[in-house]
Amino acid sequence: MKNILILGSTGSIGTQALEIIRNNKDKFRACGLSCRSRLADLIGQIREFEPDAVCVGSAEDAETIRKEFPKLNIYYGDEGLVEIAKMDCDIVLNSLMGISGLAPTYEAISLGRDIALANKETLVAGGKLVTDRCREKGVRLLPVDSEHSAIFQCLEGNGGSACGRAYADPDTSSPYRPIRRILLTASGGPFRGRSYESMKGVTVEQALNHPKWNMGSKITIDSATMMNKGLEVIEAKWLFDVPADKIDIHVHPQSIVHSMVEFMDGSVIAQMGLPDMKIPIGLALNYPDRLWLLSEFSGSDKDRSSDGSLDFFTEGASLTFEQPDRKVFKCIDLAYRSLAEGGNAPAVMNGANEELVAMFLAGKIAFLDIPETIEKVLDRMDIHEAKSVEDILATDKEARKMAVELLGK
Ligand code: MN3
Repeated sequence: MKNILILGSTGSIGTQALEIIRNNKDKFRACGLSCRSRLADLIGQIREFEPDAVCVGSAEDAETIRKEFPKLNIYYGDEGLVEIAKMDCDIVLNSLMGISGLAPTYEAISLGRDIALANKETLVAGGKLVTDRCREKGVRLLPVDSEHSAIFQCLEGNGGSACGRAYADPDTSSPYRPIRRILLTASGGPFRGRSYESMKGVTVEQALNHPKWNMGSKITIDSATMMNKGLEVIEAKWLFDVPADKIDIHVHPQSIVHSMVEFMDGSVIAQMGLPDMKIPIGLALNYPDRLWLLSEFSGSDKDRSSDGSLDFFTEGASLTFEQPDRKVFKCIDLAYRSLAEGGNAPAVMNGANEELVAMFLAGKIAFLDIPETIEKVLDRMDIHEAKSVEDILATDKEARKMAVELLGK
């Protein structure tokens, strides 16, 4: 039985993880849950899953929960997230949104807990700090991003340095790794094929209309700007210890190939499946074993269209790939630039982006203000080594402030 602490249990990844736990009660238990604002959803989850502890957004919400569940350990706010991260458990699923995931993840790693990571901002802003700490503590960092789960699966048994194993046992990480490049796939988002000019007036509603994945609003806007892919390049660099110039973005609108790895002998290994986050969530929670998400195959004449599997005669019949348009989706180059600058530059970019996405969602700025302002913030901010979690959080705050000031908001 694995005890799982879910940070961000009312979001898209959190609720899908709980669905997996509900269907695999012999394997998993949700020992802790957290939400920021969806209190009613959390109350339903507490009733069903009976966790030992929860964390909510505010003191008032904590009081509401306390009245109804007097025996529960209750925490609140950002400090509460760091506190609940200390609870005894086998694995922490970090599905928080944004930079708020960094401090609790670092705390859980420091206590030696394995991490299932859906919060990419943790690695974007704190990549070196977080992965150094994982190695030091022998902690597994299991990716819950579909692309990174794919890369992880392609690397298993092929060079022996998939992140989980490398961090759990640093001695097995060989200096010679036969990886030629990582082919990171991208759906292209709702504005694939558009010109830069034509994106000037796009609305929040248009940007939230993702063609393939149903996700939270922040990541969906990141997909529309393709900053999501930039963040994922940085995430891959840290998870797999591969330099940025060996990470090659391939736009693949069908979202069937979730990423690939090319090896030095010319082999390319891909991981495929229907776009379903339960696959990476299930693998991370049940690692090293796969979860049985499908029923057993029984005969080729079965109606494949309804059994939840990928059918290569229908949705898998035509898989296409194209280069991303970096002149249109400027966030991709900004991400590579921040990695090249190193230190706290990715944290600067991430902080500015998070603030700008929130402003766009609130209707305060235009869509293209996002890439243009991030570039200006990167030009102006002082780049230095990222020394601690506090240092990164200070950088994040400063970058947000500068983004707001630059737009005169
Ligand atoms: Mn992804």
